[in-house]
This record gives sequence, structure tokens and C-alpha cells, in this order.
Amino acid sequence: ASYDLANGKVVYDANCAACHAAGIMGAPKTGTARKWTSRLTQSLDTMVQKSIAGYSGDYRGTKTFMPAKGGNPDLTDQEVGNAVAYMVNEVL
Ligand code: HEB
Repeated sequence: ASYDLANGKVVYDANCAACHAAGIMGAPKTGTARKWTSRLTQSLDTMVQKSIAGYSGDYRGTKTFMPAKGGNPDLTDQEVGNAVAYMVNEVL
């Protein structure tokens, strides 16, 4: 898949920054490389699929939630992919 980073920033600002800008409740903080190192062992497409579907994880013994499409079902899969690509690009 190919992703549009400019659209990704727009999608990110509106739908993802609420959790990822400050890195609250176990959300990996955008632009903080050490929060992303272990995640980047996955392929970008795997991270996109998980962000579309949503999943739960664990942060220091507390359950975490990445909501499906960041909680906005109106987003297309492509838009979510664009936002993930934007976030990953911020730590490359
Ligand atoms: Fe999130 C995680 C993306 C929104 C919370 N996220 C995450 C990741 C990604 C993302 C890529 C990583 C994955 C892996 O590792 O595989 N997000 C995203 C996007 C968006 C979002 C793109 C928009 C659409 N989130 C969000 C929100 C919130 C969140 C809104 C809150 C509510 N996340 C989160 C968390 C996490 C994440 C908590 C972590 C989980 C675990 O544990 O892992």
C-alpha cells in the first residue's frame, strides 16, 4: 500500500493527537523514538491493520486500548493508513 503523509497529518490532528500527542494512557507518543522502537519491528501494514481494527494491550500492568480507527468509524482504511504512516515518519 502507499500512503499520503500530508493527508495523514490532517487525519492525525483531528483523530489521533488527542491520545498520541501527549502519549496518555499508554498511547505511544508521537515523535518520541523510544516509544516506537519496539513497535517498528512490525511492518507498517501490520500496524495499519491493527489501527483499523483496534486492539488492546498492556502498559506497565494496566490494560490499554487503541480504539478501532481511533474511535471514528467514518475514516476510510486509507485515511487511517495515512495517519499511521505520518506517525511512523515522525520517528524515522
Ligand atoms: Fe492509537 C497504539 C495509531 C488514535 C490510544 N495507535 C497505536 C499504534 C498506532 C496507532 C500505529 C501502535 C500500534 C502497534 O504497536 O502495532 N491511533 C493511531 C491512529 C489514530 C489513533 C492512526 C487516529 C486514527 N489511539 C488513538 C486514540 C487513542 C489511542 C484516539 C485514545 C483514545 N493507541 C492508543 C493506545 C495505544 C495505541 C493506548 C497502545 C496500545 C498498546 O498497548 O500497544
